[in-house]
Amino acid sequence: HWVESELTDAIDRGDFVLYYQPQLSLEGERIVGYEALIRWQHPQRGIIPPNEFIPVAEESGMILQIGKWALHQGCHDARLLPDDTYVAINLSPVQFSDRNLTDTVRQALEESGLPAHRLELEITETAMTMDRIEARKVMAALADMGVQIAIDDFGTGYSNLSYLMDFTFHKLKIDRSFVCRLQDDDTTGAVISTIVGLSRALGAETLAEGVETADQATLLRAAGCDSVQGFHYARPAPLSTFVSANDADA
Ligand code: G
Ligand code: G
Ligand code: MN
Ligand code: NA
Repeated sequence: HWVESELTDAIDRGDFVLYYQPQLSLEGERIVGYEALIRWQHPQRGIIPPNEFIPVAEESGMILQIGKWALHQGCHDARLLPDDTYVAINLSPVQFSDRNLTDTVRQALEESGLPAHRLELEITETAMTMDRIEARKVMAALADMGVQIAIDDFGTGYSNLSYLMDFTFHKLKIDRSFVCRLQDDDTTGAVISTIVGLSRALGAETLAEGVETADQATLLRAAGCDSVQGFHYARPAPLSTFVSANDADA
């Protein structure tokens, strides 16, 4: 398949680029951070979305190199964004299981000079449940470095509450599938309120993903969510959209 054979050249050629989608506090609607979303700018085929190459890269192991690139690039980009914001990077379960992950993260921080608290790592429930004991250690080690940890797509995996309590994390990202249903029934709002309560009890914040309308934002505010992300606020866009020309030259 062409994806697998051409993935090897893509890093060397500099085909990958990170797009950023703002995350806003619901209180005041200020930008608090940016999620990095990788794109493959193929010289002939145009922009290829992650869903078309990440699974292939996970299969072949190339995701480790791509993920390392994304960590370094994301930390460098964050230096050009306001000091009071963070950059959130998605970690593949394959990266999360890699023994070198904490070293890779430390290197990216050191090389870029980014303070650890300005880096957030998004981990899925699936990644955390593959080897719970190891996952707990890795998350604790990352948190000790000062990095923020977000659990991505929360509510769609195996949300085993008894061991969620054993993990160190700072944020639950409420999956878009909940936000989609908000206007259809009252149950969804109640479920989201319950996730917010659970998250608070565990000392974490909540972010709702995939917010597309003002009505959804109103309901999420009522449910007590801390922050939001979605097309209603901004679509993923190149870094230059968010930094002034002067800063980008620095
Ligand atoms: O915009 P969107 O199509 O960007 O992203 C689709 C999926 O790809 C999401 O599930 C997202 O988490 C994942 N994704 C985006 N960027 C990265 C990345 O840098 N690394 C990994 N592992 N996944 C990513
Ligand atoms: O799995 P993860 O949460 O990392 O994936 C984020 C994905 O959601 C990306 O593909 C991103 O482009 C997409 N996305 C971000 N905001 C919205 C939105 O408001 N609506 C929809 N449908 N997708 C969104
Ligand atoms: Mn994500
Ligand atoms: Na998500």
